[in-house]
Amino acid sequence: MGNLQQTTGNGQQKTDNDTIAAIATPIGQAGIGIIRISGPLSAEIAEKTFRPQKPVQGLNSHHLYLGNFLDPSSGDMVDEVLLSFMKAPHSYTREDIVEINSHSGYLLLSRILQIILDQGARLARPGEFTLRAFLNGRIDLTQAEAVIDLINAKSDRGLHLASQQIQGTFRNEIEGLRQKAIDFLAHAEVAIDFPDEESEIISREKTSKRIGKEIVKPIEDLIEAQATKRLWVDGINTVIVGRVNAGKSSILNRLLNEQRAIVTAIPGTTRDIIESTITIEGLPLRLMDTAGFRNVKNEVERIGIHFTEQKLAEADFLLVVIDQSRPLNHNDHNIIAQSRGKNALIVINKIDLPSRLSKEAEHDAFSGLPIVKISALTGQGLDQLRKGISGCLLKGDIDVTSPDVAPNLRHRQALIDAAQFFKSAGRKAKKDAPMEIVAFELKSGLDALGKIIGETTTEEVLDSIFSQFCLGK
Ligand SMILES: Nc1nc2c(ncn2[C@@H]2O[C@H](COP(=O)(O)OP(=O)(O)OP(=O)(O)O)[C@@H](O)[C@H]2O)c(=O)[nH]1
Ligand SMILES: [Mg+2]
Repeated sequence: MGNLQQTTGNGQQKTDNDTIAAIATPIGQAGIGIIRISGPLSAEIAEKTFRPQKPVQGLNSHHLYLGNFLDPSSGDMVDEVLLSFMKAPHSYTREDIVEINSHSGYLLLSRILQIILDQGARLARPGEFTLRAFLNGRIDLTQAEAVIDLINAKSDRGLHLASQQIQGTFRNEIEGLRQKAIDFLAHAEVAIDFPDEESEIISREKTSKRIGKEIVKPIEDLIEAQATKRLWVDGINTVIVGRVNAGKSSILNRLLNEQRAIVTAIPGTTRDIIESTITIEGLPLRLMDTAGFRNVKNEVERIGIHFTEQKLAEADFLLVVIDQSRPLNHNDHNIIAQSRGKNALIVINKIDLPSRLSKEAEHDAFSGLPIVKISALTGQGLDQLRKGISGCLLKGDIDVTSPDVAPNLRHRQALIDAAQFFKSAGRKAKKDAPMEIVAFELKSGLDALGKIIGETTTEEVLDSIFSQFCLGK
């Protein structure tokens, strides 16, 4: 537990006192760009660099001012800007914040930022504004993580889950479980202090049952919800596989409605994985086109096929493309065999050409698998393909009525640990183990839950979370 550090929402670990600044909007040409400053020097920097159009006595919090941004070293006007000031603690970071809306363009934004840095701010690290919001107790760790989910969400549902989490629904759920565990712990401690009265205070059998029902079961439900959430937030890993030249890239292009992947009559055209996100009937798909299967000697293509095999193994859903103008060969049979036991849709392509699939072969090879028939060339059957995809996904693992709160992978691990400890506490309570041991298991479970909200978190964990942020967030 050497480097376990308390970083509570009550600010036990303090942020440094630096004033930080960053460009908060994406680099590139856009209508406006925003530069954000947070920390004790914010207002002072604004006063040195900003001349409001109408003179004011100091900046009022949560007001928007029109004026000019100046370089104080030369007095030159840099841009006409809108400036707002959010006084601590009523701001994103709970520190004084100044935001400057300028015209956009990388050079202009960089110049404004440089002037701000010259006035004593330092460049913010990725996620540092949100880190400060966490360290200053405005949000807990689950809310900070939801900010990343919100930015990365691939579907309406993913957005909804992230926005729920930002509002603290998940945090409340975990806090509720922690409170229950604390109640049990209090009972256990009373029993330790007054051993003779133990039987009157709690019946061990009953306690064990209640720990199971009120703590372990809800934790297990949350663990289950994680799998669903991953699909909604990150998208369903959908991998298009098949023999070379079957029409995989043509199908990707058709679904995306653009010429994303190169299509040629040369077998082995695709080598790298080509990835794009689409939504089909509200379902977010991370669609991946892959190198076709065949026996190859060429090194580049061999690597491509190796990637395909990896993606195939990780896929949530497979589109298995079969070229009906060629009889099935051992590559087709192999791919079909690998897709059994997975959620897969057989896409028989090139129906504009005469079929060379024998009825028996078709019957045997595809038995029990859902099939759609299309022509990627003419577009025939494309609607059935979309329906087939959503049909497969909805009957599969994807719970459309998934809960409003759902953990991520980090939470999942902590929940699994917590469930173990609480289960063990329940078992030991029942078996008349010394109450000290029951209390110890309860405390360990509490610690595991505390990691989720950031009550007890190592510095490495914080680093790994906040490094996923972009600059200026
Ligand atoms: N007649 C016909 N030709 C098609 C159809 N779909 C694809 N093709 C053609 O088949 C050839 C291969 O298509 P691709 O989409 O590149 O096939 P692929 O599976 O991605 O091929 P690799 O990347 O080499 O594995 C091209 O000449 C396409 O124009 C179809 O439905 N009908
Ligand atoms: Mg291809």
